[in-house]
Amino acid sequence: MTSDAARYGLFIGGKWTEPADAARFETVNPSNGDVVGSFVQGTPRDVDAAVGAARAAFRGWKETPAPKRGEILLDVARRMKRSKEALGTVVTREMGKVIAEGLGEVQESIDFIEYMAGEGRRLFGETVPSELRSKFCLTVRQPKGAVVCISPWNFPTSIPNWKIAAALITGNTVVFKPSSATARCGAEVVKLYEEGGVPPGVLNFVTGSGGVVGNALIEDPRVRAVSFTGGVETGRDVYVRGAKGLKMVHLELGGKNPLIVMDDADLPLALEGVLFGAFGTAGQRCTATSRLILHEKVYDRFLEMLTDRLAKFPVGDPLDPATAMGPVASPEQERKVLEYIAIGQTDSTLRFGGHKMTGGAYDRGHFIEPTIFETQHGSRISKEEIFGPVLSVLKVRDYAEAVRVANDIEYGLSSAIYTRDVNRAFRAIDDLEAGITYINAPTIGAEVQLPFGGVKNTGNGGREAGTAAIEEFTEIKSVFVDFSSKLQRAQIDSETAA
Ligand code: UN1
Repeated sequence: MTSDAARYGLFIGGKWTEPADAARFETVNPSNGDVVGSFVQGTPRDVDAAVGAARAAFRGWKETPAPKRGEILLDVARRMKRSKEALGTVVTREMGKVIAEGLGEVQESIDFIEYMAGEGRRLFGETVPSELRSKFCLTVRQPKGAVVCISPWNFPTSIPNWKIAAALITGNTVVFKPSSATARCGAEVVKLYEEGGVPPGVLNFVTGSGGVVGNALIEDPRVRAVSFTGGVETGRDVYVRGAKGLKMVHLELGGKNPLIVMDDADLPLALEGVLFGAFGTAGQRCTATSRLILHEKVYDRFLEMLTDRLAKFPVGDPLDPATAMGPVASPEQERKVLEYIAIGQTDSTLRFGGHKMTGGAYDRGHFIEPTIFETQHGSRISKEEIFGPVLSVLKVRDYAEAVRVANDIEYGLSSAIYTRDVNRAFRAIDDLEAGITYINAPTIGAEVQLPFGGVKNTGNGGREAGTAAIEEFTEIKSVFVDFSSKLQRAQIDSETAA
């Protein structure tokens, strides 16, 4: 283990513990092979203890006034601000995104925790008129109970925080299982909640495999809700397992996000958008621009502009601020992306890149060239989520075809169009089948105060972040207060009420 690799236990009932006989696993820096952290391979016994702790802490946390819960979150946010540099560096070391993006996602975490802290003084219900006299109707929000948050490796601090801060402000207690590839980011986040004063048992942390720890968490009958972000196949399995226990399962899954460049677009602006959207985070965002839909009139010119820029696109050490793109996150990711590049070579035209990068420092990490394929709508690389720096380019005749191609896909997370025609822009907001649409901006870069999620196989209808985050983690109770001092029968006595 390298000198600054850290060793972590599980965090259960307010204590960091290491089961005596625990097996361990490590996380590895994808840019150079250094070990970043060592973690407990959790077991069903650990899950049992963590869910037990979350259940035991539930009543006390639910009864803590929401503004007080908000104060604690604000303290967590303050601490995270102070450690932004350190935490952002851990993100970059453990996951491989460039440091500006590592710091950016920590900022996204801070933004969201602050936003949720404010919700502690809102958590609005509704007041609704009654059909009867001397009767008052309202709704209140109540927490669900012990909830489970399972997060992926591509946003190893902000996605956990989207889930944890929303669950906590609404009065739930949490068991959090991070991706095993980025468990140190998860542990560092948990430490900040601990230091911020979250009471024992309110937030618990269990590391280990999805098959063992994840499934045991989802299937535990004491767990009322599961919030999962990850791949479609795993999401489907999580949904089915949760459904058996009639749990609320919130899924945030894949994307194959289109970016349309119309013939009237500001091409230099669109170019910056495509570079950031497709190759930011080495394409490993659910929101990544993975399909570039080009109007035929600008097709040749725009592709030339794009390949010219990619010829001098700095790929390398993600801690170096001059680097635009780091490695992909793991050997598995490298294998998958290279497989898709091989598939692309059978039915599409490779226009740029297409290789694993080797020589010098590249040999120690999982670096893949930014890659562009000219392809046909319907080819495998244009349909399947690759989750890497591979962009499929599609030529269309007009706006109608662009929308048809954009929508003819199993996913619907993000979408974008570059055009100077205001009518067309608003038309696209209506037409694009996605949870998010950008006008003259790339498909990535959502802000926390808006709902985040998608349609079709991107999820099961829920949204995270924004006010939707409150829906995700609360039950609504309808309350009827009758102050007439007599029995009033709804639907029966309404006409004659006096
Ligand atoms: C994800 O890729 O799962 O909108 C989340 C964005 C980021 C979040 C992406 N704010 O690109």
